[in-house]
Amino acid sequence: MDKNKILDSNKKYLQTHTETFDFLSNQLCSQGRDVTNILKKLSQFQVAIPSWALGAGGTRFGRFGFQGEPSNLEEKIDDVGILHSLTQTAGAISLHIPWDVPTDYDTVKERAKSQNIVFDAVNSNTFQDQKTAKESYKYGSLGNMTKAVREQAIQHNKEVIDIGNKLGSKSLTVWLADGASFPGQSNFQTVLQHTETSLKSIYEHLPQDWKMFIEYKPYEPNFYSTVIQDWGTSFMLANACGEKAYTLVDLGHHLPNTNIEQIVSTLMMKGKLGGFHFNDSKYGDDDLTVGSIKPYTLFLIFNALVYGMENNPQNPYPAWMIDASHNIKDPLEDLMQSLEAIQEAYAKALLVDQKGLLKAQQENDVVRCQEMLQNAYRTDVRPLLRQARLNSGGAIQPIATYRSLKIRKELIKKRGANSVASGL
Ligand code: LRH
Ligand code: MN
Ligand code: MN
Repeated sequence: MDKNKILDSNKKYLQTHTETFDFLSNQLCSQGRDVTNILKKLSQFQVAIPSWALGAGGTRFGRFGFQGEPSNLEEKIDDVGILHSLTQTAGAISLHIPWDVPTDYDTVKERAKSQNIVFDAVNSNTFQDQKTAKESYKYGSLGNMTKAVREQAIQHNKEVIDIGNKLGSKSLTVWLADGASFPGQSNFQTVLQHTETSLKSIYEHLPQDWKMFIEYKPYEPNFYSTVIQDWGTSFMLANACGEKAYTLVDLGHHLPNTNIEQIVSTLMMKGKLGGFHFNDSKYGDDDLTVGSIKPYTLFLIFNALVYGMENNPQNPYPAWMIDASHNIKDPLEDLMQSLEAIQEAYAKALLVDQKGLLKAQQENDVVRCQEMLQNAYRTDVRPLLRQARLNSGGAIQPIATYRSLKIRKELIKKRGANSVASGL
């Protein structure tokens, strides 16, 4: 994307932005907050974009495509490039294999590099059968009762690591659909044991500087039981594999009202929070735009993350990724909304006076504890986000700029109205 076009569009927002930013900045400084440091942290916070969110998703009832969708990996990288140019916070792409197998590695790498995009975690897929595959995953993959199926799933994961390695990725995310839809269908212990043994075999294939993320989910596509159903199971498997294996928290993968911030805290205390999938949900794994349903919960989760990042050196810096897909919005606009919500929750969490909170906790001043969190949450931090973007050459108003530059129209012109993205 042409940087000058973004700088040009910033002109019309600059004066109002400067006024609101100066006001907030003065207010925060008088409260003893280090605004420069907050801006630096916001600029450094980069979130990977999943390749499968760049096209309009769908439900099992249908899919309404969005015009100008990227139809190959190169175009998906270009879409992330657009997001990154505008927001300066989306400097990575996460690939799903086999949806995104590169045909020419050098071209793909060059395409990403020229747009300042790196390759984040690669995701394996043993929840769909591939046309060329010998075995079926209908009754599970890494935990399947049949050895040949487990072997095929292990081999696939190893190939995904090899693909990621050629691109410069440093992690593999494993999510399994394995489970049962009816009581009695499978033996809990046997499938869990198989899963552990299979994961250990994949783990052996990890390069030295790689991590393996084990994602959990309580239900869907199986509706009676899921082998890796919760963080405890994932944590146990990660421990069984070794120090390069971690738990991955996907916000949508919890039963209603689960206290996710507490899970985050526990995992970070134990040094095992490896990665994060951001989205929002009202009912289940709805994969809705981040912050669109429960923004206060998101803030509380970030409060736990910020605490962990400052106090838990035993936990590596987590890998951040959006895992949302949507049916009715322009995917790029939706992703910009998600990125904004993530940054907003992070900025608010950075405003929490951790020392003051600790003191209030020690004094059992419950009201003050709550006030401290809510004061941070109720602050309109958007001028900070805008300033952080401005400092890095991004757009003060990414969505408005995307619209005024008619970027979707350009994409349709280039790719055609009926292009369809691969993936979910
Ligand atoms: C499963 C999941 C997992 C998959 C992605 C497509 O629900 O969250 O991360 O890889 O969706
Ligand atoms: Mn996920
Ligand atoms: Mn999911």
